[in-house]
Amino acid sequence: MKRFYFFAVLLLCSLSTLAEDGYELWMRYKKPTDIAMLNTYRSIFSGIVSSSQSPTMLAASEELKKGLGGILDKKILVQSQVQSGSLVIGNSTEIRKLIKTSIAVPENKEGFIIKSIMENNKRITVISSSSDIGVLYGAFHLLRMLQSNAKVNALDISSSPALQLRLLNHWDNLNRHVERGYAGIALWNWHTLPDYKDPRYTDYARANASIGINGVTVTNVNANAITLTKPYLEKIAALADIFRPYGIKVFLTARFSAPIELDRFKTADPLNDAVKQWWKQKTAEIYQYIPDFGGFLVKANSEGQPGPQNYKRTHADGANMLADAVAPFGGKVVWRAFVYNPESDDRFKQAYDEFMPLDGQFRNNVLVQVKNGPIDFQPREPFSPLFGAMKKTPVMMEFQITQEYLGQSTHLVYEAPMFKEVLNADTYGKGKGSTVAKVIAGKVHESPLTGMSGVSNIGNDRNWTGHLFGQANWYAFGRLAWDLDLSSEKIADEWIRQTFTNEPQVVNNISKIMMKSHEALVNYMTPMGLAHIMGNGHHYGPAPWSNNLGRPDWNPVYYHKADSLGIGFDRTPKGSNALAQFAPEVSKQWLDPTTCDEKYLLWFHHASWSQKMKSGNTLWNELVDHYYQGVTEMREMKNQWKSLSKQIDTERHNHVMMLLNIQEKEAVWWRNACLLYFQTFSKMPIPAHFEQPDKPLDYYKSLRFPYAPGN
Ligand code: BDP
Repeated sequence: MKRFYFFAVLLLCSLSTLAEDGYELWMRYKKPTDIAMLNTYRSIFSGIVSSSQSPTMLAASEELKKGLGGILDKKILVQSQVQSGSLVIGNSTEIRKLIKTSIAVPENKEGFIIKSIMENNKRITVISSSSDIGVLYGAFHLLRMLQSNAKVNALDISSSPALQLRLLNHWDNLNRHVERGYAGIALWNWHTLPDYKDPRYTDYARANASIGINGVTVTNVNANAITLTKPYLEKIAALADIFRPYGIKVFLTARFSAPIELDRFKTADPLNDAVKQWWKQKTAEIYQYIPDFGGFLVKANSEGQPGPQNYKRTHADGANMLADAVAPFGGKVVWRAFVYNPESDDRFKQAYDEFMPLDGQFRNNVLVQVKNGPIDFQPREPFSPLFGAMKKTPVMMEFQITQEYLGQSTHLVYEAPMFKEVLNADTYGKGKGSTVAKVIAGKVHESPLTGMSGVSNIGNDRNWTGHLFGQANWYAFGRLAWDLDLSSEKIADEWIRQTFTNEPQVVNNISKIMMKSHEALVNYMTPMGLAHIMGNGHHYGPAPWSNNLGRPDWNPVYYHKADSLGIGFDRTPKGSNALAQFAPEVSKQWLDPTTCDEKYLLWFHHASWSQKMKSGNTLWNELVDHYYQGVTEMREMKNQWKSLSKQIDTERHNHVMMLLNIQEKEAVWWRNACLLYFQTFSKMPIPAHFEQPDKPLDYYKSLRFPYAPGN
């Protein structure tokens, strides 16, 4: 009997290790099911030869051992000499000790090559770069190819990142609450750091390096001055030590009033000599702990954060003071342009109005970080007019990966199509073809500094991102920051193959679900250019009726302006004239309500309920169609996923299925609540062939969510 239990327990243990809980992300390194492919791979790789034992090179060979070991399903030898089938890795200087063939590497020091060569009748594969970190990136690239069943027998790949700074911004507080975080609490256990180095920190670094992310801010932009004190610097230094071999620099968020809060200064005026001196000393102290510290990320004079304007100074004055402090160490200042105050007639115009006059006034180690759209990470926004307009300042992109306005923890939304829509938009900053992607890559106004930030969706949930498909957004962000030209489809394909399977039918089905998910969400939440109509504070669920917050620009009614005549925000010259902030070629596309792309119509026009749309529908009926279409698309996504139950492991299939059920309920909730509310103005019916809302508007208005997450 005892023996039976022993074996039963053993069996259960081995089964549970087989279960897939998402922890391994896209780095699962499973054996290909295609035996021919497996045999080809086995015939190509016999082992690894590494040119050095530096921490980064060790990380690369460890990853390759683990990855090749898993994929080839055999123990991978680390060889001391090059043999036929060796995978030879090393930076361009050191690799000469191992091979004679001269290998040209990219100039960009993070770039890499992967090449199949013949040397002395031995067939070998080489990964090289001018730096160790480039080699690590190359190693991850090869593993990505192998996990995607790609052919690797005649490789000749050269790849370099499009942007210099590829950053994750964690909005993590020191009490581990993550602002707008839906995946548990912060990864960083501040209480046990620096002594307890959770192995998960290394897995986090591996995941980031695998997609080319090279910097992280570990604290919230709504900053806490305590971050800059010795005990916390020690903790942050411990993280930086773990991240360093993976090419990841730590950045910190700087609270502008820190000299007052930490050292009882009377002022934090950036032009005050003592204040300047304080930041210089503080910065020098930080560099003692973290010699490769990346620099500061600052949210100033925005949503209650202190900043230079408290002292009648400009954003440039504030940024330059910090820039001077980090400059001797090679650090950067990333200064956010997310600002708005109630005096403006249109929040849309604020960032441009405050920052354009400062163009050319920033030190050359400052980047201005601009949210993708002019308002605030809404499901669909036109690009921010600052892209292309600021000519003498490096403008960096800020995307929000965490789904604050995209269904939070329960909606499956693949964000790459949304990112691409913005990146592909033409700013006409320097004539036709000045896309946002080219602007941030420094190719339009020749900027020496380039970068992109993503507000992280990572927490301590076992699968990192709460919703398994949130992983795809983390992945897509990193891949795009490396290569702005990658298509959403290509990124989805890569992610699916590594995360689930190479089975073509399954890849295809999951890709279809992902590719339609963003448009579906826009349809059931904010179609036709609606924005900012979610619940107050927590931003969960619909509340277009909301009008009780202290400032007009915090209330949904400010954004949709529905009345008996129509709906939408007039940003033409007859209204706020925000359109004038765009290049004439751009504003021309949106200026006329009869020709404006209907996706953006209500962003720029207060359109009449009975205006005729391209389909022949009235605006009201078109709006209704979109809301219903969103729910229909969402249901299709659900059914497509359901049909994959046999092809996906039970644990992950069930996880996503249960969330899709919630998403369906919430999509219906959004549709019904918004249409019933807007109907009080349009006074027009929801056509009878649609399933009618089963609850009255008052029901939706009565819902309260005092403990919605992330708030
Ligand atoms: C808003 C979030 C708020 C952030 C702010 C920001 O609701 O929590 O602090 O963005 O970007 O969307 O600073």
